[in-house]
Amino acid sequence: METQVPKGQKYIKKFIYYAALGVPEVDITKYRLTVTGLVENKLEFSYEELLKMIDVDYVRDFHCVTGWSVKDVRWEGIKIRRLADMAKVKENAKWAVFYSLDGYTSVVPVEDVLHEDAIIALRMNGKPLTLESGFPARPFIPHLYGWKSAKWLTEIEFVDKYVDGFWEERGYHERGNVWEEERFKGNSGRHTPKRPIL
Ligand SMILES: Nc1nc2c(c(=O)[nH]1)N[C@H]1C(S)=C(S)[C@@H](COP(=O)(O)O)O[C@H]1N2
Ligand SMILES: [Mo]
Repeated sequence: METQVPKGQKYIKKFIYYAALGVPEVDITKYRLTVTGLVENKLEFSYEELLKMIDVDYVRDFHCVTGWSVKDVRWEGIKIRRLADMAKVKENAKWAVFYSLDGYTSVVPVEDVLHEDAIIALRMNGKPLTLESGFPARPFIPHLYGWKSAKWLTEIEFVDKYVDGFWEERGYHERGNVWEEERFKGNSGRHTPKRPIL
């Protein structure tokens, strides 16, 4: 459980919902999560299969780069490292790209995605994710800003070359570490960003 709020963040009571590309319709009978790219074994899971694999249940804060944080959120999900082991991610994989049903994408360095706290979240505060909060699945990596947590996740692709996701293309940081205040590209602090966005 976090005891301190990171620099530049303030706690608020509830999540502010974002859907830059709109809230998609989800047909859970057709839904699949795939693991693709630089892997020996491609993986594909239905929602039912994912639920049976839940192996993490913890309480962690959530931090949005715009400055709000939500304290003590309970998350249940699947360790991404376990999926990566099942898929046998290749040595040359350097980045994981997340793809969502709505067309949203985000990108995370492989070291961060293999962190022991990095999960595919399926449940929040004791219930399945709501549609607004990304049902059925979203990655959650506690030490990275919230924009990396692509709601309505459908695919995790391992790649060797960096590619921008939705917000990275608009100037946000390649990694987005909360404790290093990696908000904007080419600038690890929140002051005088080279490319002010929003
Ligand atoms: N598909 C999708 N995922 C997304 C976003 C979005 O607009 N679309 N916004 C991101 C941002 S900037 C944040 S802070 C969190 C917000 O999560 P919430 O909408 O559950 O509060 O979702 C992230 N994932
Ligand atoms: Mo955000």
